[in-house]
Order: sequence, then C-alpha cells, then structure tokens
Amino acid sequence: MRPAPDLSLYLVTDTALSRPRPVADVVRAAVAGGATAVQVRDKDASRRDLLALTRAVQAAVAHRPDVPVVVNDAVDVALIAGADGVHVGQDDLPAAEVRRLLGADALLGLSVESVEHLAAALRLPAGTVDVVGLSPVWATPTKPDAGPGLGLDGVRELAARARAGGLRAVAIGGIDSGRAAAVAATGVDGICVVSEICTAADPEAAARRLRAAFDRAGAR
Ligand code: TZP
Ligand code: MG
Repeated sequence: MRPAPDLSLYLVTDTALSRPRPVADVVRAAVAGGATAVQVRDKDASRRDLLALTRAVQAAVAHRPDVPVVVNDAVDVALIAGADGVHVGQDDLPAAEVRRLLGADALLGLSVESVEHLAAALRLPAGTVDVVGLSPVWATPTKPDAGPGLGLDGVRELAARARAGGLRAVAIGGIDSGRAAAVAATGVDGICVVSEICTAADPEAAARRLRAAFDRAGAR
C-alpha cells in the first residue's frame, strides 16, 4: 500500500513569484507554517535547472519526511532526484505511462478541468492516479490559460465524484486565505496554493493562515 500523505495545504512553487528569495527558502518557511506537501513547478526552467531546484527543495524539507516533494511534468527529473511523485496535466505524458515509469509507491497527480477529464481518470486502472487536481477553482493571473473556473459548486461535484471513485482531490486556482475555508468546505482533501504563499512577505505566516482556514472548515 502506498502511504497517503496529508495534502491539506499543498504548496506549488513559482520561481519568479518567489524572487528575490530562493524557492527553497519559501518552501522551508511554508512547511514551518503548516504546508503539508510541495510541488516543484517551473515551466521556464531547463531540465538541468529543474533538477537542481528539486534537489534544493528536497534538502529544505529533508527534516520532514512526511512532506512529499512532487515534480510538475518532468518524470525524468523526478526519477533522477528520487522525488516522491509527479503531477501531470492533460497534455503531459499519459498517467498510465507515468505510473509505469514511477512504480507503485510514487504519488501521481493529474489535473482535471471538467467532468469529462475526471471520468477518463476514473476509467484508468485502480492505482494509476492517486489524486486529481481540480483546476482552476477561480481564474487566476498565476496561470492565465487555466480557464474561467469551476467555481465552488463545480469543485464540490468533482470532489464527490473523485472520492466515490476512490481518488483523492485537491483544488487549485485563485485560493487565498479569504477563500480557503469555502474551498475546504467543498470536501476536497486539500488546497493547492501558489501566489498567496510565494508572494507573501512572510510565507510562514501565509501558510499558517491558509492551514488554519482549511483545518477549521475542512476537518474530517
Ligand atoms: N494550475 C491551475 S491554476 C494554477 C495552476 C498551476 C495556478 C494557481 O495559482 P494561484 O496563485 O494559487 O492562483
Ligand atoms: Mg503539466
């Protein structure tokens, strides 16, 4: 059995939004504040730089083996770094192929933006995908091409379908501390956050606020 990590507050990194701070410093602070999982995401980085970034993030949370480090898209980088998992989108490598490469113990996430995407994920053999990222909850400047948003009702419906099919669900897009409780109340297993943490003057405090909002509303 794969361990089921706590995905309550899932930080997705952004190198540009973290500047001038190194991403690893933001990650360390966010985990101190209560982030429970980290995804290393940098669309502009070369594979070589993404590997270095992944290793820096792993080093920053080495004292917290309960906090998984997941790599966005790059299966090769995840394998080389010995990361805990990979997150892919609809246009990335197919989840079944990624699972085959990663083995049974890795955490595999898949972005879904519609009922159709989720239905396709649920048709995959059990154990292929662990968690779906419901995306986006709201339109967000962090990912301008992410679409108009599922809204809270959309997230609630998709989270229920995912859960009924044995998948965990996290939500991403436009989540800040003011909105975190409403998202938590939809029944998702976690909230994914980029800008609210990466642009915060105090990422530890930002993570603490988000985590408190999630725990209050989403406690299960
Ligand atoms: N996928 C869907 S929305 C998004 C990603 C990576 C960005 C979310 O960023 P923010 O700043 O938390 O809205
Ligand atoms: Mg992708």
